[in-house]
Amino acid sequence: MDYVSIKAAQASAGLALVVNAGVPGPWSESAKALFRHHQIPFLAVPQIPAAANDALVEWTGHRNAPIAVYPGEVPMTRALELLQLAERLGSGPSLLPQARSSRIQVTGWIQEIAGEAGFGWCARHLIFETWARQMNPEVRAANPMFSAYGYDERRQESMLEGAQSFLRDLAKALKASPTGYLIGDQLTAADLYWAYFSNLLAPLPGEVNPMQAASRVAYEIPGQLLGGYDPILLAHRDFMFKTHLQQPLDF
Ligand SMILES: N[C@@H](CCC(=O)N[C@@H](CS)C(=O)NCC(=O)O)C(=O)O
Repeated sequence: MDYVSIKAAQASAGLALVVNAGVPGPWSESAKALFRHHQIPFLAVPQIPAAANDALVEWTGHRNAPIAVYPGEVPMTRALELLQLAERLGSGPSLLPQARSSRIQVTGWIQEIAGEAGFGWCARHLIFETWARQMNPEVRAANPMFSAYGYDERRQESMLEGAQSFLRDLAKALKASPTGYLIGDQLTAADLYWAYFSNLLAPLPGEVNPMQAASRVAYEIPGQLLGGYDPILLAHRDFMFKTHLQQPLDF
């Protein structure tokens, strides 16, 4: 990924997208894919995972990623805001169905995948629990992610159950679809989000997802705790990457 400085992004008249640098954070990867799908060029600004990112906070009010900064508008961070921005600025087929009932399905699934207490949050909690057991207390205290994402060892069981029930329901919905897409017969943002978040269940192989070994070890933790999930969950994302999404991932 070619990154630019905050200064360069501020001087630009176009879209800047702050993304996790050096790791395929699924929120950031999905955001990049939304704007790519709609052919909207953006300047990528690095967010350093687990760091204070003071300059980003000063610029946008946010420490983590993704953050979309579009001139004249407030910085946007949530999946549905980013989706709406991409739909509004870009071109090409919409990632949201026309029919309201289907649109509700798409936005609902995105919330279940990427929103607070959704699959991504649960899977991250599972990773943090393993990390917390391995880290000495000072290293953990210096990592802002534990508090930023509500890590609490007493929540581990409910996070595991949340992720398991999500996977069961998603597999059921995919099995009920005759098209290979989660909703309807064409790519929607829900397919896109699951394709990237599935890396928290089973990271794509190195040639598609060239992540560092240490990150891969971390991303493999949820899958080890959630074993026995339906293979259709990965077949769906393989279809999405084969048919629609840029590879290899670039972060
Ligand atoms: N902005 C998203 C959440 C984004 C998010 O969770 N980002 C994490 C991905 S693990 C991140 O940037 N982590 C690195 C860090 O916190 O330093 C939302 O509000 O729904």
